[in-house]
Amino acid sequence: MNNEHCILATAPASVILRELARHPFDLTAEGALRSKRITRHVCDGGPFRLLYATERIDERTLDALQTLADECQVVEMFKAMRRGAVVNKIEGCASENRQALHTACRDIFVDAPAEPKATAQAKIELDKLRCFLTEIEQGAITNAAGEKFTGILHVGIGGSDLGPRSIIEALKAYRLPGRDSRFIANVDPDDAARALAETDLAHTLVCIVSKSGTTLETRANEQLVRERLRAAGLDPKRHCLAITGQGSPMDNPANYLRSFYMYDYIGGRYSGASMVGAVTLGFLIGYDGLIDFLRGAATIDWLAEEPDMKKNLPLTMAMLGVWNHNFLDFPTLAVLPYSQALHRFPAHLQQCDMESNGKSITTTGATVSHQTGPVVWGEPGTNGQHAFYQLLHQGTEIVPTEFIGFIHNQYGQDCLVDGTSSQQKLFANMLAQALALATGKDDANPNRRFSGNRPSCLLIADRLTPYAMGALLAIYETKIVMQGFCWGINSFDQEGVQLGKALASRLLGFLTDINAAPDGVEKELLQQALHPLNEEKTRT
Ligand code: G6Q
Repeated sequence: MNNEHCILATAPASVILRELARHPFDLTAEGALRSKRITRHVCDGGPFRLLYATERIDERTLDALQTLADECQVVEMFKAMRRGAVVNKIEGCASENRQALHTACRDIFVDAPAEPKATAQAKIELDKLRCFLTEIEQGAITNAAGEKFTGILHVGIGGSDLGPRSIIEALKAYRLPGRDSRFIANVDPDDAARALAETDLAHTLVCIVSKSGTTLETRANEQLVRERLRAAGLDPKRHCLAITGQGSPMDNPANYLRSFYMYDYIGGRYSGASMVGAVTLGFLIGYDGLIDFLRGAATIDWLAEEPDMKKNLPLTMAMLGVWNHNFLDFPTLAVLPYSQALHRFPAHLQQCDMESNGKSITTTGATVSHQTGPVVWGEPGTNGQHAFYQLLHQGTEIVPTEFIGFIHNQYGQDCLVDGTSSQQKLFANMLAQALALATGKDDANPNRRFSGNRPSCLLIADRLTPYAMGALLAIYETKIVMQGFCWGINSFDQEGVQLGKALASRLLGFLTDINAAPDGVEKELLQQALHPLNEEKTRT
C-alpha cells in the first residue's frame, strides 16, 4: 500500500466527477431506461445481485468512480485492513491505534486466512461455542432442575445489541424447535420489564455482552436480571454467560456458566459475526446455521478484494454512494428492505454507517474539506410505502435509496389472492418503487406530477437464509469501510459519543442531590427538567 495515496478531496478523478455531476444521467429522458441499460448495470456478489441501472450514472461516471477508487487505494486499504494494518488511528493524535480485524472471525474456510493469528483466536472461541452448544443440546448442561434451556436473553447495547439483534431477528425463521430469544438493551427499566415479562427465566440462558465490561447500561441490566433470577430461586451462575474482552471487569469466569471472548481489534459495531452475535445466534439456529452465516460473510470479504468495480459488489455500492453523496450532494440514504425479517437491519446500519463515517477529520488529523458519511435511515417495505414514501416521490429532498429484496420468503407459507402470492406482491412493489422513483410521471395536474430522476439501486437474493444474511452484513460493513478509505477518515473509532457519556455521568451524580450541583447551566437544566415530574406540587 502506497502511503502517498489520495483521498476524495485530493484525487484527480474528483475533478472529472464534479464536472460530470453538472449534467448527470437523466433517468427521465426519452428511452433512458432501456433493457440494455438494465442488463449492463448488474453486479453479482455471493448470493446477491445488485441492479443499479436506476442510478444517475453513465459509463463515463462509472469509469471516473473506478479511477477515484484506484486513486484512493480503496481496495488496497481494505486488503491491508484484512491483513492486520493498524487502520484505527489518527496520525499525530492520541487515538485507539488498533487493527480492525472483524473479517478475521469469519475467515475460517480457507487454508491461508488473511490474518492467521486473529483467525486462530476466532477458531478457538468458535470451538468452545460448538462444544457448549452440543452440551446444551444433549442435556449435559441444564438448569438446576435438570431441564433443558430453551430460551436466550441477550443483554447488551450499541454494537453489542444492534448487529446481533438485526441478524437474529432476520434469522428467527430458522430457529431450532422450541428455541427463542429476547433482548434487553436500554437502561430504561421498562425495556427489561417488558423482556422479562415474556421470559421463562427457569429455562433461559442470559447472554451478557459487553466488550469493555464497563458499559453502564449493560452492567445495570446484568444486575437487574441477576436479581430477578435470584428472586425466582435460580442461581445466576447456572444461567449467565459472559461475552467480553479478555481482562475486562466482566472477565471473571467464576461468575458465569461460560465466558467467551472478543478482541480489541474488533470494533463493537463490526462485531456481529464475532462471539458478540455468534453465541445467541448459535443457540437459536444451531451451530451449522451459524457456520452458514459466517460462510456468507467470508464469501463477500474475499470477493471484495477484487480491484475491478464491476466484479466487486460492495465496492460498486460504496462508489455509487460516494457519487450520490459527494457529487450529486444528496445528504441522506434510505435503506429499505422488502423483508419483515430485516426490520432491525436499518437500525444496525444507522450505527454501523453513522458511527463509522460521521467524522470531520482525516486520518492525519486535518479537517476534511468534503462531506463524509450521510444520514442513514429506513424501514421495511411495503410498510414504508404507506408512510414516508410520499416524501421520496414528491418531496423537495431527494433521497438515494437502496432496496433489499428476496425472490422467495423464509417460511414458505403464502397464499394466492387475486392470482398472485403475497411474496410476489412484496417483490413487485419493490421493483415498482425503483422504477417510479426513476421515471416519474408527468400530469397536467401538478399535484399528481412526479418529477422522477430519483436514484436507487436494488440488492436482490433468492431467499434470506443464514448464508445470505452473513453476506448482507459483510456487504454493508465493507461498503462502509471502503467509503471511509475514500474519504480518508478513521471509520473505526467513536470519540463523538464520549462527550455525551461524560456529561451524563456528571448529571447522574447531581440527580440524587441537586443541591450538590454548583449554580450554573447544569443545575438550572436539572431543576427545570425535573419540575414537571413533581406531580404533587403541580396539583396544589
Ligand atoms: C460500537 C461502539 C458502541 C459499543 C457500545 C457497547 O462500535 O463502540 O456502540 O458497542 O457502547 O460497548 P460494550 O460492548 O463495551 O458494552
